[in-house]
Amino acid sequence: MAHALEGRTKTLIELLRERKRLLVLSHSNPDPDSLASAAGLRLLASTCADLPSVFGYSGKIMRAENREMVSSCNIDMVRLKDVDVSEFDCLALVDTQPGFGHTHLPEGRKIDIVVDHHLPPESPFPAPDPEFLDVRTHIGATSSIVTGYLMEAGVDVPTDVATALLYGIRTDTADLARNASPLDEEAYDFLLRRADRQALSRITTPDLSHDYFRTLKQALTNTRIYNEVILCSLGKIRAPEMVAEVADLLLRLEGNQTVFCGGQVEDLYVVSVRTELERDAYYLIRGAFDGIENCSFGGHGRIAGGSVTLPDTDERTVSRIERRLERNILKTMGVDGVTVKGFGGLRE
Ligand SMILES: [Mn+2]
Repeated sequence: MAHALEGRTKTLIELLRERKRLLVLSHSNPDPDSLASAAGLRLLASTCADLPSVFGYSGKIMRAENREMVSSCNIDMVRLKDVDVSEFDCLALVDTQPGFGHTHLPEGRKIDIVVDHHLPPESPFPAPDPEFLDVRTHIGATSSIVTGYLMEAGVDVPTDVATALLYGIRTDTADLARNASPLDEEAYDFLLRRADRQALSRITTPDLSHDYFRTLKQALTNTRIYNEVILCSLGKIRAPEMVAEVADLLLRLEGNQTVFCGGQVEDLYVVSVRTELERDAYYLIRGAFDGIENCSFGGHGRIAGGSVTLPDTDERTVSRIERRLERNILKTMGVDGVTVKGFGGLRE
């Protein structure tokens, strides 16, 4: 070890040294920041505490970039449903916290370690408190917090883990352009010297499936433009991330745009909001879901998202929800009597 340890990193390593087997968990449909944080925490456990570990995930990894990251960075992961949780005497949660909606934890098990950068849930933290709790909301990525432990502990970070952590920071901070703290910058510099830049380039611009371009074609055909408000329906999609991706793309249309993009993933109707207005995106998504049952949503700043659980997957049910959302959105955005356009010209 490079130097005498103190503070959080020391406490964390001491806890890891007392345990026999570590299970690392995150939110469902793990994103790059959570995949990288899990890999980084596992590296800390093996190098500093000789502690074997497993990363158990739930949900799917659909986005092409994230799949390329898993393969290029050798992210080792097991479906949580195939894991016998009773074999582990240490449970860690990264990039999320107990009580978050998208986080499904093994029942009746205490979480020992929580490392995250999100605002804690509004309801009180489910008891008992984890033994090690490191939630720093001013940090841009959980990957930066984990890289901080590795730097302090003097761990020799191998290329694949460094590449993963760097990509985790890049996605959560938009390349240090959003919510980046001094720790994010320090971690970024540390990792850049160790990362595989060719792998990073593969991850950033992966091969895309025919399905992806089919969805994109559908998106551009179905886009409805009401001056600065853009609505887009993707129909049935396989990857829920696609609504966010298309919303990001449409936001780049010249002018001060606000984008609402929706799509059906099995029995969920998923919506993403992006805005360049000063108005917080949270109020826009709240307005969009006004009076709609079985929905959940969240967001802040320029980004928000949410979903509705559909009572059935009948086409009429889906178009009824879409019409309701559209009415709500136009009302929320104060759009009235505006001519609707698409990319091909006027629309009815
Ligand atoms: Mn994150």
